[in-house]
Amino acid sequence: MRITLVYPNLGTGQRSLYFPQGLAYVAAALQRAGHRVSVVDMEGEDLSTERAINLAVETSPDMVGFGGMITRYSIVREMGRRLNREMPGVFLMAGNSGATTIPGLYLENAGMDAVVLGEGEEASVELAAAVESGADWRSVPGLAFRDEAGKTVFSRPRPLQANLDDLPWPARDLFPLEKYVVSRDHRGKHERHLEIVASRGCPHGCVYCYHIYGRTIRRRSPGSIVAEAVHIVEKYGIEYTGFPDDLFTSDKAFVMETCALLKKRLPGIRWSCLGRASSVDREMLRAMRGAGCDWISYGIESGSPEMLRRMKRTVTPEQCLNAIRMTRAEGMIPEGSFMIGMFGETRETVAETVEFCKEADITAPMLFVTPYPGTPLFTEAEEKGLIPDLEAYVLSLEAADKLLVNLTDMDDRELESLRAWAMGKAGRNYLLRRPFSRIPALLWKHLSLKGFDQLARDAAEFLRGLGKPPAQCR
Ligand code: B12
Ligand code: SF4
Repeated sequence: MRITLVYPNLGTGQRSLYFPQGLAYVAAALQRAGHRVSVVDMEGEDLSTERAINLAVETSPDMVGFGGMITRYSIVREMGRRLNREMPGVFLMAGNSGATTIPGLYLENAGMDAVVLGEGEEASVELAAAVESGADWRSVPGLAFRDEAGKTVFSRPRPLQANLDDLPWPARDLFPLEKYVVSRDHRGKHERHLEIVASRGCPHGCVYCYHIYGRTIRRRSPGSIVAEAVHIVEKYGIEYTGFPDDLFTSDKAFVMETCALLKKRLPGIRWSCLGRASSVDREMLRAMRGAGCDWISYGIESGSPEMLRRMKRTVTPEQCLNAIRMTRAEGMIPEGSFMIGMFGETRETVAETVEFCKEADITAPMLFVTPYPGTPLFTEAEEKGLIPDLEAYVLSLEAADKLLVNLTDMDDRELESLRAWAMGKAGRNYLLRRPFSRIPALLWKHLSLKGFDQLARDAAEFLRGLGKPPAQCR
């Protein structure tokens, strides 16, 4: 069958592009099953929706599949409606965390015939086979679709892929890969970069997080991961890689073995990963550094033990502080992510976060706590009547730097100015500790990643944050 996969553009406004690993995994599985797969990559090719529709039509597909984040629902909706009119009879499916968490909208309002829930490789292959042969595709496990009355219903759940090593590597050659490889990496640098998925799933239960891969962690074997790393280095000249896995550092033996293999087979490679503060120790960090890791991002979220408890984080500020110090001591750059506006957040708890940043000597953007569909936080916000219209809410979702739902007892203006103050204060503390090296470095990174206009907007916000602090935070 001819299958066209569409990747809607992320619209991050950044000069750094993230390769769509998930869609490329699905493409590889469909190719292995014998289908002729084409990709319309709106992000990589910087396509307008109109152009993407035309390109999709030109591929004369039997089936079209949409990926993309929940923030891109509007694009899928527009394309789905148009393709249904221009190519009636072509089967439309959608996957990824957006479609999985709000399948009803994708089916009822965006014209999809089916939503593939969660892990997409096996399900899309079985769905394509059933559609092609005219069999009853609705009995394929792991789908959402509409019944005769138009109501969204589900087929039986699909077990997770037992062994990740069995999956074909992402079909990168179907995409305009070079655009991703040469775009700035997350540090703002121009090294040839591409990431690798080493594991799937997370057993923890942070309330703002969606578990597309369930609550168990499945890891590829270190041999398979490093073989893929060698492949991308040899085939695409990759200099910098990374592991965007939720829990790359959660198993010491796995990390040690992967690092030992990486060091042996790719002594020149450098890489970054996401880390969990409670799972790293000096020995692990030293091995990571020795294998080329130079940057670890920790999900810190708050410096307030009470906010962390409410988020069900199971990581303490002390563990985060310790991880950051050890990471720096081993010669790597630690970064953190922060959120403001959890249920119960107050000026005092935000001040604790600012204090944490000072002690840890880091600064980072602080996003608004945003209830994304599929998370316990979303359920709670919905139950409290804070999300009266699901589709309008989904259409407003962006990268959480705008306040969409206020979960606190503060009013919107107060919360917004508190965030601006917290970012300004944390940034100032960090920069003024070593102004001559840090100010130019931060300006350069911002300029490289976001361009001059965004830098000017961020600087204006930063300066606003330097203004009068909210009373309790002085
Ligand atoms: C890397 C990443 C990013 C990258 C972009 C990645 C990309 N190119 O798509 C960046 C940094 C840009 C990013 C940004 C954001 N992200 Co993000 N991100 C991730 C992360 C950590 C990994 C994604 C990944 O590559 N996974 C590995 C691949 C193999 O899995 P996958 O993409 O899910 O694909 C599988 C299935 O989804 C499915 N599938 C995918 N596409 C398709 C298509 C079809 C047709 C089919 C059939 C199946 C299918 O099959 C694939 C293979 O099994 C996930 C967390 C996670 N563990 O998944 C969060 C995650 C996807 N992000 C999330 C969020 C909230 C965001 C932000 C909104 C955060 C913010 N507050 O700013 C922004 C959005 C920015 C924007 N402007 O739109 C949430 C989404 C929650 C939700 N309910 O939808 C997640 C799930 C994090 C979480 N645990 O809550 N993110
Ligand atoms: S935020 Fe991280 S640790 Fe918490 S549930 Fe999500 S992936 Fe797991």
